[in-house]
Amino acid sequence: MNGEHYPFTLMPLPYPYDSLEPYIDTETMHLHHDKHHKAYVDNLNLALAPYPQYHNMNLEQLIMAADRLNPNIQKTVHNNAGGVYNHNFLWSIMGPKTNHVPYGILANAINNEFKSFSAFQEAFKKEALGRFGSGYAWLVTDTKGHLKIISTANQDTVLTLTYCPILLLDVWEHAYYLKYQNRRGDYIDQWWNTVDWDQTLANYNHCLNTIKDIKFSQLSKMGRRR
Ligand code: MN3
Repeated sequence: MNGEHYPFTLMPLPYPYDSLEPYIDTETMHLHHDKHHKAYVDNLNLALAPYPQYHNMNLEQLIMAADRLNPNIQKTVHNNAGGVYNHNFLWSIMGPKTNHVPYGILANAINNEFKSFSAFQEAFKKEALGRFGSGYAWLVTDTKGHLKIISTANQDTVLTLTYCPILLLDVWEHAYYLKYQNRRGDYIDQWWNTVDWDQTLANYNHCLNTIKDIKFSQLSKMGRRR
């Protein structure tokens, strides 16, 4: 998704719509991707159409700069660029793979930070259940590389919060209502079966490397100043 700019296109679902059954049903996946996700893409393009000065900005740049754009489109861009980003990220960390637990350095970090995978799952579920209304629960790293569980409202992202995203759970009702109705907790319990721990581990490595790069560039800037 990096480098992509106006007009934005709907990222294809990276696996068949029925491949997350029975945890996430096919009809929900069609509605979620083909209608909800698409609407964020369409509304973002509509908002940006009259403003060619923003047409070379990618998604991350638009999200980071949303409150400095033309006031007429600030809120629309914030919500819809966020919606596109969050759903692109969401599809990427889900999938039909069957390794049901984290492994490698991410598993170690989870055990260090939360004591065990099941304690982590419990804390993550608590955060996701506690998110009032619509939003997301995230596993992120902070700027020191420590794992944190947080939640955000509506289509806010973690990009403006100086967190690096590893894992994302959509707790908007459109993500689960057809199959689970008001039982958000049941949806969360089943959703774990759809998490792609390969991609999640790759995201964790990316976050750690990004932090190293930032520290290195700060050190080398300090070095130059001396
Ligand atoms: Mn959604």
